[in-house]
Amino acid sequence: MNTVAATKNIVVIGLGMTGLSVVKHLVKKADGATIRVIDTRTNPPGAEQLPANVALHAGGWNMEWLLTADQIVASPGVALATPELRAASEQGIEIVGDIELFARDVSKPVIGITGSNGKSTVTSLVGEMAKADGVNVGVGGNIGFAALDMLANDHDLYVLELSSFQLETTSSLDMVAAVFLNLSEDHMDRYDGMEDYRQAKLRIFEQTQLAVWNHDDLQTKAQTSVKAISFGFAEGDYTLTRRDGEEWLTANGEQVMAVSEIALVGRHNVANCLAAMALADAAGISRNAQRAAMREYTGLPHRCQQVIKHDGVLWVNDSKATNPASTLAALDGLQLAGKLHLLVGGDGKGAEFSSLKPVLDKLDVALYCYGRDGHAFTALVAEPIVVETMQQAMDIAAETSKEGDMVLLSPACASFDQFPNFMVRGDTFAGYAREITARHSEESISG
Ligand code: UMA
Ligand code: ADP
Repeated sequence: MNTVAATKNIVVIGLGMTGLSVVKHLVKKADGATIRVIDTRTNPPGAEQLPANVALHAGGWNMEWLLTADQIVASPGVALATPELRAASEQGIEIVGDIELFARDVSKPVIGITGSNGKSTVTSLVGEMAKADGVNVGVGGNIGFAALDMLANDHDLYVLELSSFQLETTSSLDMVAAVFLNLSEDHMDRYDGMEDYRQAKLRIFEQTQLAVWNHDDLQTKAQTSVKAISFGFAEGDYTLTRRDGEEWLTANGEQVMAVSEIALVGRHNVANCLAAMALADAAGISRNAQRAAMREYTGLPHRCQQVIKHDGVLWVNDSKATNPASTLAALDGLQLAGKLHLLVGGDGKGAEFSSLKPVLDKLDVALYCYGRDGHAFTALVAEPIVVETMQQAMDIAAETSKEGDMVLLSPACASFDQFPNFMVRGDTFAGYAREITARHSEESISG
């Protein structure tokens, strides 16, 4: 179905990863249409990659372009509540996102994954399960690979990570199964409270043949007539049972694999495995392939990733912890011989961090508060260490840490105040950890 062909005047908002993928798609699909791009940033990334016949307006809005458009394709980083987009919507101009364009073009089964935390882990794990079963699978979306860029490769199955922002502009994605993993505070700078955020995520269930929800988080429960199943530690179609004194991943009563065999680390990843199995079953991926992937897959970088152990001090990069619940997941069950040096701060996105206090109270912790919203953490411990940058925190941690300690970057905030994205933040942490530990070795040799 070529649903963009009849559209004459298309305006793409945003020239990030999404905007560029949209332009490429439209150039191929929207024969004869005029394609124009607006980006409010003065120097948007990717301008040099635009085809010559696609005009760009950068550094602000162009209301003339916007209000004469037949269709607007908005990037997820731009809120629909922006007055300019509201004005266009009030004039009856259709506003869609890249996932809606993907939905209108895709002809193979799609699995969708949303939630506040665990999306990328579950998305990639389901992808690994499909690969282990010999399926030509495309894995993309919010995970960092634009959905439309996958279509060119003509996969037989698509596994899509979907953010609440993407779901807001999607209405006709027909999925074989979709999961809402969990809900916790995030993006409060974009939503009018938690219920508003939850409703954006629940849109995923309006577009699926099977809704998978989390029995341990009732806020994820589908309120639709769609067939629904659940996963959860104590209850659910996909749950944990015991055998020979061990916990087992169990699917509809069938004991599939001992929890101890899962390669991913951490209790939250057991929940992620249950969710991934539910989705894989819905797509017909074999049990053996599911097991193989769960035994092999050790996870993505920047999620509780060990960087270096030096003089008995472990440095861990959890840069992808961009909200309080993900930092809580990193702290859950943490047992250390020594002290935890925890680095928090950055762009807090309007969140409130008091949920961390009961867990921090139980730990021997030095709390380093850095970045624009570092001050929002200072009440969590008696003696916070307040610094400007992550690197300054690392310098102090390197000086003061002792054998048995852990230096953990799990910032509970987005990175945008001081870094381009969480990957650069994590790479900077890892690189600098190696550098300062090497420097300390040299000093102790020469001293
Ligand atoms: N921006 C402007 N003006 C514009 C357009 C964008 O200021 O006119 C700003 C946005 O406010 C934002 C930044 O530019 O700060 C990037 O926005 P974008 O919409 O251009 O982003 P893309 O580069 O297209 O990346 C997006 C997702 N980013 C966001 O939703 C903010 C990426 O998820 C995703 O991987 C990519 O599409 C491919 O699908 C990243 C993310 O942070 C990882 N997602 C959020 C999250 O996971 O919490 C939702
Ligand atoms: P997302 O794509 O939703 O941001 P990721 O899989 O990239 O999720 O993980 C982001 C952060 O959340 C990491 O710090 C990770 O350790 C943590 N995390 C992963 N799964 C869960 C979960 N089910 N519950 C809570 N935190 C989680």
